[in-house]
Amino acid sequence: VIHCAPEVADALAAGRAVVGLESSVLAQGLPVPANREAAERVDAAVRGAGAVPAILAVVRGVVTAGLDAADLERFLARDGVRKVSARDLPAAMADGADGATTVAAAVAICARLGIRTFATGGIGGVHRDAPFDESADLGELARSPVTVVCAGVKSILDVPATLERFETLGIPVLGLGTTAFPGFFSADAGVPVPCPVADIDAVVRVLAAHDALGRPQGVVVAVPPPPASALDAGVVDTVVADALAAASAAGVRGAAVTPFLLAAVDRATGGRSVAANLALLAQNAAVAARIAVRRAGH
Ligand code: PSU
Ligand code: MN
Repeated sequence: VIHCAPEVADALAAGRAVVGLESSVLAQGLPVPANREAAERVDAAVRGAGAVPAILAVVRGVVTAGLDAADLERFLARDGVRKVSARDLPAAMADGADGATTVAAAVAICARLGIRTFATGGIGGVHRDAPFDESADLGELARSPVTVVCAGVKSILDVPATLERFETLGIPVLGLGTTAFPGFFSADAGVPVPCPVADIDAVVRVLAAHDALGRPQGVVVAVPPPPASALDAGVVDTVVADALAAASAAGVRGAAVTPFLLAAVDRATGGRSVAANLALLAQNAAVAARIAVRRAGH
C-alpha cells in the first residue's frame, strides 16, 4: 500500500541508512521559492552524510516514500496540495489527492516502513491560548518508534507545556550539545533540556537503550539552530505575540494556524526567520543522516 522510490526500497532492503523527511514544510510551511532551496539543501545534507533521503507524501492518492522529480515540482508549486496530518491519510488516499504530510503523518508512515530516523525543522506541540489545539505530532510520536531530529518545538507554541506533554507520553527529549531546549528560530526557549547529550555517540547510546527496552515511542533529538542565522529569543517573542494576535483577529483555526503564524513571522522579520528555517532544516538533516548511518552500523 506504500510506494517506495527504488533508491529507498533498495536502501531499506539492504539495511542502509535512510532519513525520512516531511513534505508539509515544503508545501505549506515555507514560502515559494525558499521551499525549493529547502528541498535542495536537505537532500544534499542527507546524501553528504552518507544516507538516502525519503520525502514522505501522498502522491495522487498513493502514500509514497521518496518523491521523484516531477512529483516534487508539483509539491513545490503547491497547486492543490493539501496539508495531511495522520488523521487525513485515509481520506487523501481515497480521494486520489496530493497531500503534503506533517511530522505526524510522516512518522506514522516511517513506522510502517521501518524508517527509524527522521528530520524536520521544528515539531508541533501545544498551541498558546488554544488549550485544545495540540499538534498530532505528539500523539503520533508516542506510538511511532522514530527518532525525530528538530530544532526544538516551533517558537509559535507553548514550549513548557509541550515538554510536559512529552513527559506524559513517555517520549525521551534529548538536546544535542546543549542544556537549553532550543527555541526553533532561537537557541534557547528558556527551559532546560530533559536529557542533554554531548555528541552523536551519546545519542546513539540512548537510542540503543530505548530500543533494548522495546519502548514504542519515538525520541526527540533537539539541535540548536546554526548560530549564524539564529534569531534573538526576545525578537522572536515580540514577533510571535503580534502574529498570534493577527491569527486570532483573522479567526484562523485548526490546520491553518501553523502556516499562518510562520508566514506572519516571515513578514515581520523581513525573511530572517525563513533564512534561519532553511539553515536549521539542513543542519537537522545532516545530524539525522549521521545518526542513521551510525545505527545502520557503517
Ligand atoms: N517544521 C518547520 N516548518 C513547518 C513544519 C515543521 O520548520 O512548517 C510543519 C510540520 O509538518 C509539522 C507541522 O508537523 O508544521 C505542525 O503543524 P500543526 O501545528 O498543524 O500540527
Ligand atoms: Mn493544530
